Amino acid sequence: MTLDIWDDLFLLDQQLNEDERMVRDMARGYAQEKLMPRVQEANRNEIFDTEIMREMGELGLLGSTINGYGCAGVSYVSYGLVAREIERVDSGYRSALSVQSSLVMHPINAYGTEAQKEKYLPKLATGEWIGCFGLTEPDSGSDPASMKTRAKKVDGGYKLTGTKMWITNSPVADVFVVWAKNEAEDNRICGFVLEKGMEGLSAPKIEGKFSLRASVTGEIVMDEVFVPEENMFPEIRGLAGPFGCLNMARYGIAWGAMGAAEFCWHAARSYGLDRKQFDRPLAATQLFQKKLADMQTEITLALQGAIRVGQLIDAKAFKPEMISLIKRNSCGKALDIARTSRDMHGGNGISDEFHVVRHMLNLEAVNTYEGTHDIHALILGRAQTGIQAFK
Ligand code: TGC
Ligand code: FAD
Repeated sequence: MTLDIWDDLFLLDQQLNEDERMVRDMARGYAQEKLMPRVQEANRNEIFDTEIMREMGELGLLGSTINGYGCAGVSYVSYGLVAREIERVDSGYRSALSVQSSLVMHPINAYGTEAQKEKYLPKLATGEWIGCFGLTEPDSGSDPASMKTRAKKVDGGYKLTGTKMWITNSPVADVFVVWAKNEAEDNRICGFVLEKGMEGLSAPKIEGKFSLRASVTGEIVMDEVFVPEENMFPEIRGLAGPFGCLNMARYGIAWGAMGAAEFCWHAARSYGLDRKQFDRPLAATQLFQKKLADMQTEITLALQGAIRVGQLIDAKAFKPEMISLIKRNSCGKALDIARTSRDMHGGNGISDEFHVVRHMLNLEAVNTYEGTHDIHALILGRAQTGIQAFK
């Protein structure tokens, strides 16, 4: 006999309040009804349907933790639950949600002027405008302090020159949050909001990705782009600016990666119950059951970690290292689970009909972006030894 809570052994559902359950169920319904039927074609043909942003906006899923400006004002636990449901379908769709919410709307809300908030947040909340976040450069990934993009002071504003690389949504973006060294302030890092159509600004697509094919990724090329003074974040300075946004996005990824992992776990279980070899279901073999138990263990524990950190963020009592721990753990474990599930599906595992190989390839990127698995280990190592091992 199957235990009725085999897929929720620590009763996560009971740890949510009524609002959180409602948000989760709404996101699950949307993801399964509207995203799941599109994803195979989107992944095969590298299509990011921008209508998805409008749909998410209509449901209040964009910038959902922000109060006011047309945003829902839900808890960070709810935000995590949404990421989990969207990524259960595809990490690329969760990427679009994360970037818009945590990397574009969050900095405008946290660091922007009232005029910037009023101008950008309502249209980003509905998905009418799509945003992107430019930190990484061709020669500056794990070490963003080495960025080359420069802002030069001119009459009425700044001229930005430089190239950002691997930028989610840049080819379809209307709004670009870009981090640059400000020559007028001794090269301290400042944040700027650029708009599509500014002279000297382009965002070519990066072709040939084998991961996150349902998400569009590009560059941001800036050739003396004039950005008016009022488009600069007035106070935030240094890497604390971009890292303040990354905390929130990394937190969402810790939940999201577990959504992808849960899909792969459930798929492996169903496949093993249906598929017979040597006259018995694969699920009747000890090796198969051990792999399912390992998946269940990692997912159950990781979700428990994610809800704990979400509650601490909601209580304004979190430390960035908590987020490094869960981002690193969820991504690494989800990738292992997806690879194992792919193997448990045998030859069928490499067909996109079964979806697990798509999750597996997506999770390679998820394990790399927003701080690689090893970079988060170094952040945790520094926090417990007091010694930084980056350089
Ligand atoms: P470090 O000396 O550690 O810090 C510099 C300044 O930043 C502050 N800070 C933080 N503030 C808030 N939250 C955090 N998590 C923070 N971490 C650091 C720090 O207090 C300091 O402030 P101040 O005022 O004293 O200047 O900086 P470092 O240069 O030694 O950094 C090293 C390291 C490895 C920790 C860091 O650079 C790092 O995390 N690298 C990873 C880069 C990264 O995550 N890039 C992400 C790009 S965006 C992206 O991938 C989006 S994908 C989205 C999607 O599609 O879903
Ligand atoms: P590198 O920093 O060159 O790292 C290469 C390898 O070296 C890694 O294994 C790393 O762990 C290791 N390494 C680096 N430094 C050390 C060290 N000191 N000690 C030990 N090992 C080390 N960026 C944005 O700004 N905005 C976005 O929207 C965005 N979206 C992305 C979407 C996709 C699909 C991808 C793939 C990336 C995206 N990124 C984005 C960039 C992403 O954040 C970077 O790829 C990531 O931070 C790693 O940087 P890198 O690729 O330059 O690798």
